Amino acid sequence: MAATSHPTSAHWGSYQVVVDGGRVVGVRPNQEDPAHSPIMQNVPAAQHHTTRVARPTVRRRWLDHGPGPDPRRGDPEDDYVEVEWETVLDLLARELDRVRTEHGNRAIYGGSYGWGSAGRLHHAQSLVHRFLNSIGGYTRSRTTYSHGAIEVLFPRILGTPIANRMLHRAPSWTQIREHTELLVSFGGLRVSNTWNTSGGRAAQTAGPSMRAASDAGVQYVSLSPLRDDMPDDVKAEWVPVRPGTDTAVMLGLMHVLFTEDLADTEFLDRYTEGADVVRSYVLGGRDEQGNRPGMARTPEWAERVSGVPAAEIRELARRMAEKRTLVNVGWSVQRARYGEQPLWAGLALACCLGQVGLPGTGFACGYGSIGNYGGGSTPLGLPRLPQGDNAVSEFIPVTRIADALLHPGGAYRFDGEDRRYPDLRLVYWAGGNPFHHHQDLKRLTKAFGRAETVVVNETHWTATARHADIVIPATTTLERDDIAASRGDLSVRTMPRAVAPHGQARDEYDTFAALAERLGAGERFTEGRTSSQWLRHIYEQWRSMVARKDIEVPPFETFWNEGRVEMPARVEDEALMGEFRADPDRNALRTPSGRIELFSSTIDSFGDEDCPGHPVWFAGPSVGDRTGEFPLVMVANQPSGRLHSQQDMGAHSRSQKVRDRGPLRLHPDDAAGHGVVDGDVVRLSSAVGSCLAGVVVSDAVSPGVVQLSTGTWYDPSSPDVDCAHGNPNVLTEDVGTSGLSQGCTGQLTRVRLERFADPDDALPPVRAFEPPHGVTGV
Ligand SMILES: Nc1nc2c(c(=O)[nH]1)N[C@H]1C(S)=C(S)[C@@H](COP(=O)(O)OP(=O)(O)OC[C@H]3O[C@@H](n4cnc5c(=O)[nH]c(N)nc54)[C@H](O)[C@@H]3O)O[C@H]1N2
Ligand SMILES: Nc1nc2c(c(=O)[nH]1)N[C@H]1C(S)=C(S)[C@@H](COP(=O)(O)OP(=O)(O)OC[C@H]3O[C@@H](n4cnc5c(=O)[nH]c(N)nc54)[C@H](O)[C@@H]3O)O[C@H]1N2
Ligand SMILES: [Mo]
Repeated sequence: MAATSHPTSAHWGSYQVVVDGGRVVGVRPNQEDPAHSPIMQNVPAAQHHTTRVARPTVRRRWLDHGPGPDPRRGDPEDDYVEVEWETVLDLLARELDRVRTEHGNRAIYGGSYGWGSAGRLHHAQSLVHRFLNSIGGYTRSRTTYSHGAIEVLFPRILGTPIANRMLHRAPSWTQIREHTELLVSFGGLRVSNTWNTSGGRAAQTAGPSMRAASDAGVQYVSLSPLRDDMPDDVKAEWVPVRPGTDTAVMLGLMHVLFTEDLADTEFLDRYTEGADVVRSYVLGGRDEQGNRPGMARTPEWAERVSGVPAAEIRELARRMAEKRTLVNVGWSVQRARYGEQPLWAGLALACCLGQVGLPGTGFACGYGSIGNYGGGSTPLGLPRLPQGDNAVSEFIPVTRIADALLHPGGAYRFDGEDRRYPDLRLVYWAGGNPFHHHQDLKRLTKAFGRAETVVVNETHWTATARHADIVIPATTTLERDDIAASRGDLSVRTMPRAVAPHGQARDEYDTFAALAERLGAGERFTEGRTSSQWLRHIYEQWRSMVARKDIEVPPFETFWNEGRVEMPARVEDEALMGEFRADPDRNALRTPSGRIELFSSTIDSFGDEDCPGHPVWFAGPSVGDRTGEFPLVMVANQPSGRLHSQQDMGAHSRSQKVRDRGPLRLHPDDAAGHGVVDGDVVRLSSAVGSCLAGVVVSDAVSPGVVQLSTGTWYDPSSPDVDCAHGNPNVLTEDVGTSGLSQGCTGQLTRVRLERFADPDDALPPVRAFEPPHGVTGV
């Protein structure tokens, strides 16, 4: 039989999979997507890989001893037992019932953070939430690993609608091309990051848009530890900055604006609250805690902290004041200890320039971080599966999962509240990989050891599945019918099933329906619909919703047969905060003062020492080698060759590895200083752990910095190191940005490096891609 082509969508875009003999043998980009991402090349190998979960599986020790804390959970030598579907469904329903009866539904942690897969119906996180809601609720999580500090800080200082708008729907690249003269980005504009958008886009537009803006004359300045955080073709100026010191540079820039009479005092008076406090802090009139005097934040001071020459800071400040300037702070910059500060200082800097609210200028956070930021059109709502109501009000900030499991009842701060961790007994994860995404993975293993039962739905035997007692095999997007749609995209597309399910994998919808049935909530979960009836239903609901906005889309049958519906380009591309600028009284922000709060009396009143009432400089743990033991800063950024940990065994991801290890990039001087060359394998150590990685020498990396991207599958099988494969999260520390937001801080860690092996020495094998003991794979 001839090979066939099938349309599909992933977070990394829409494309075709080529199927022959029931197997995915290749991928083909769509013509409408000339700047498509290479990430899709991981798909064929991943779809049929031996790490696919083929059958329901239970950890032998749990099966033998029953639920309970078990420090051996996650032991790479543990045995697993494959069981029948009926057996696992009975077992799991009984266990869920036991926990909710003995401890209440709040003892079930269902936060289940993670990106799972694209597709509006078979979205693992929505499904697990809907299921847990149907059986009485669960402890949920709040905020994200992506931008936790933005999510908590900005509603306080900008008010909710503007904060959301700034995070999710920025001025378009067209607006930038037409109105911006200078785009200064802290954290670069990394094109490989824009390849991903939740839900996937029909075409990759960010890279081409950046180039078009450059061709139209927009100048780019990238402050970043990596030169290639900016694409070559936009001819950016690269200002290498020591990781974690952006706030110092911003304060130095403001110092120039204040002392050279370049700050727009009219703007500050009319539109902001507390600019005088910031001014006083910058000029040395007060310190972080409000004591007098403080220390002047001069460009010379900023140079000592950040490594950016004072003369360059002066020149940049003058240029920013003279040009139509947009200040962008990438999400990475806030994914570190005190991550609130560069956001707040960046906003204060933009306010000093006085251009907030004008087209193409002011402040933004997210260009270069995700594909739909600046992507243009107005979102019209997406087809979605309703999750139902959660009868449990308990939550934890998403990054505090290990703390919560380790310290039930323990005290912590969040958004101005003194809170206590709930007593969690059962963890249910679907569509995420905490043993990729969380910090200090050895600590997370200890934390998972405290749970009584861990349940994971997975397509693959990830490190998280290997920390579970019950593993439920899930189909991939290629094995089910679904709908592709994403925020700001202009079409809604079909994702028809391309191949049969692997082994005994089932759609999670059916798994949850069967569990709900056993727990007396069958009707509540399904509302009497099969998944294909739900597919039609969520489409038709969306269709009537857009009809209320006078947009006609065809009925489901036509949509499904034609493969897509086009949405009219509804581009509402007004300046961000333009209305506020036009009339700050009538369009006051929803903050206590109605203005942009450069000083927030609310945050000040919270009294968190690590996040006072205005932006300040704090040296995070990545700044300076305090013990003399860890001379380098590791940047654990997003991998260019995959999405997080997904499909790390795929061809493209593997092609980037060095001797099968995660690639570690470092500057030629640091390579020479450590006596390592391309192809060597090194051991990286931090205060909390160690891993192997393969050397790639590159002058695109600042001296003193090493880059080890996230997502290399965690492999604790070697006695020599904590991860033989190169997962940076064995090195990162498990601490929140501050007591205000408790955001993720995984981006930066201090490390030490030593040569582990020459190119021809034997290495500990990588066993992350072998299924665990007892798993047959069919
Ligand atoms: N050190 C450090 N750590 C970081 C970051 C950092 O910058 N530095 N970044 C953080 C950020 S921003 C994020 S968003 C997180 C990302 O962390 P995650 O979103 O948890 O990472 P993914 O690898 O995308 O995990 C998704 C999982 O879902 C599984 N999956 C795919 N399809 C399905 C399905 O249909 N059903 C089910 N049940 N499972 C499915 C995949 O196999 C995969 O294991 O990582 C964070 N971690
Ligand atoms: N290919 C690919 N794309 C992705 C993802 C993926 O896994 N793979 N993940 C997606 C997700 S969930 C998210 S949240 C976004 C994340 O988007 P970002 O957070 O913007 O992405 P990162 O790659 O973590 O960081 C971007 C760059 O910031 C620089 N940087 C790090 N620390 C500092 C610092 O202190 N100061 C300055 N000035 N620069 C610094 C690093 O050099 C890094 O390359 O990416 C999305 N896009
Ligand atoms: Mo993210």
